[in-house]
Amino acid sequence: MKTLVLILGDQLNRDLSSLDGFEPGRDVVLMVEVAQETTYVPHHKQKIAFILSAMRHFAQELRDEGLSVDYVALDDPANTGSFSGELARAVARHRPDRVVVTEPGEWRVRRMMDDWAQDLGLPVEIRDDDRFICSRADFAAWADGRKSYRMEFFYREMRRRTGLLIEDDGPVGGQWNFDAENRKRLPASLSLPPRGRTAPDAVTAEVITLVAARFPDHFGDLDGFGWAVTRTEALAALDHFIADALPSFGDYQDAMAEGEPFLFHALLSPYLNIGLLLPREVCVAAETAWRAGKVPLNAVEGFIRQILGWREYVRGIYWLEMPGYAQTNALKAERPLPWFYWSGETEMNCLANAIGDTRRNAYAHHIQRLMVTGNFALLAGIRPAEIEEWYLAVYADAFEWVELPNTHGMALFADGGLLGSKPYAASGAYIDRMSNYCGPCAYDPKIKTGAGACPFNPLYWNFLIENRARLGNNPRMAMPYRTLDKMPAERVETIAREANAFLDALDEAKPPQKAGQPDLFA
Ligand code: FAD
Ligand code: DLZ
Ligand code: SF4
Repeated sequence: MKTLVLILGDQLNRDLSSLDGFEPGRDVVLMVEVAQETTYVPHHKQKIAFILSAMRHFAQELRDEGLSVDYVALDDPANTGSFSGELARAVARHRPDRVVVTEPGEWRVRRMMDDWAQDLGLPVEIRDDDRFICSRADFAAWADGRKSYRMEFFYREMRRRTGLLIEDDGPVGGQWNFDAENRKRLPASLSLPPRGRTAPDAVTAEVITLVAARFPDHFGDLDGFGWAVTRTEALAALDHFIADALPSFGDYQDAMAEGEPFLFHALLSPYLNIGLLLPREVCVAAETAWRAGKVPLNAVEGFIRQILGWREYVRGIYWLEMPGYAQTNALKAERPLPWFYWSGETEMNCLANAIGDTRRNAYAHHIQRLMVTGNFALLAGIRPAEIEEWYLAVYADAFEWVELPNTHGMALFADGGLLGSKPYAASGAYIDRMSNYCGPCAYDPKIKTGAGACPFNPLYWNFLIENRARLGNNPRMAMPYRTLDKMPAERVETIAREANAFLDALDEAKPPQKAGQPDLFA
């Protein structure tokens, strides 16, 4: 049965389920660069270059292996610009008996696939994406009948199922979680490992030129492009992380530092998310380094928890709850996204750094995403769909299955607590404790209201005031509400007045749309 196998840009792995049973000489792989995918959000230029270059390299590797690959480039004049259009054209070219595809990572694309069999007049087989350690069916079975879906319990179950960091039927070291050891501030004297980046080869250079010409108005710089675009390069990036950064990953996982965008983080999420690396092999590599005595337990447990726990968990939640999940807005947040998220122009130094790092690298680490840009969006009551589009656009690792639960659930509490038991709301004191951003800032985290006050301070208390009806009974919010209740009435009034004046000024900062610019505020 002649088969046309469609491989999407985030499915670049030789062991992909859609390639099972592929017969060279009979079957054909189809890969397509399409405008629909490059522009459904205004992706960072580096993200587009990363995916297109990795697609081109993967296609070549398959050809080198003797597979027949039909590759449609973005600038092919006949390119229809969509998965559905390109699949229909390829069916006409190759006349297959069936189409096979691995299920996509995004609901949007999965819905598109529902029409294909009828439109093409052919059987379309959609196979499970077995790159994940927990299948969608297994996650649904785990979730079935539970009152709450806490990640920590899912994670323990996954440790037991995989045997990762398990000894004598229990967790190694006698505890499941070593996070208590993982919240250190970065000492000024600590020297950071140089982070290896991958120099663009000729294929990447050509794609970078294409992206610069075709997407000049998209967010982000192309200059610092340093992403691996092949499996071999991604495996080298994994080795580098394990040898040079993993040993201190746990200790400084929550730290932030001006001019140091990478610290001890893995920089592996883009590779995991497009298939250049597999989650299981990354966890095994980390565990092996620990067993060899090269990495402390708090680091390896913290790292494996991010992948075996959080990554698998958010994917499970996404498929369990979509499409309704994206529509919830538990805190009724309706403010438009301030323009500085795109321009980086703000006097708040923490935000300027997180957004500037993002613009330069298509990367910011977890605490920058959660406690700086995410925390501000939460406190300022930014409309979930607008800030979600921002996160989906600006990071090289952003695909909706992982971006949405992290933003909608973890950062914004827009799901009303399905994913996290309380909002990650914090005042300037948290950012001051975990970073060196506040020293050079125009504001002072120690000033609570009035001239020079860090805007996160009145915004934090105002957030509690405004959301009392929704959060006041949450036991995990009892302490801050007790503190708020002890404040004199005039102080509460001052906080609310200053917070609202700040937020009104933000709304006024929305610039007119420039010609040719994607209408980000539509
Ligand atoms: P490290 O910090 O070194 O962690 C190691 C690995 O663990 C990562 O490579 C990643 O695969 C995994 N991981 C860590 N935290 C998470 C998490 N919360 N959810 C899923 N996987 C995790 N991650 C994405 O891959 N794509 C996104 O679009 C994305 N959007 C996010 C949006 C917000 C608002 C927040 C708060 C987090 C988001 N994350 C996203 C999760 C996390 O921030 C990134 O996975 C991480 O920063 C990637 O960098 P790293 O590889 O250096 O990770
Ligand atoms: C993100 C992305 C981009 C920018 N471009 C393409 C592309 O041209 N062709 C392609 O197959 N995939 C691309 N992708 C990844 C898809 O958006 C991704 O496969 C879907 O969102 C499904 O997860
Ligand atoms: Fe951010 Fe406030 Fe610190 Fe400035 S003072 S860097 S706004 S937390």
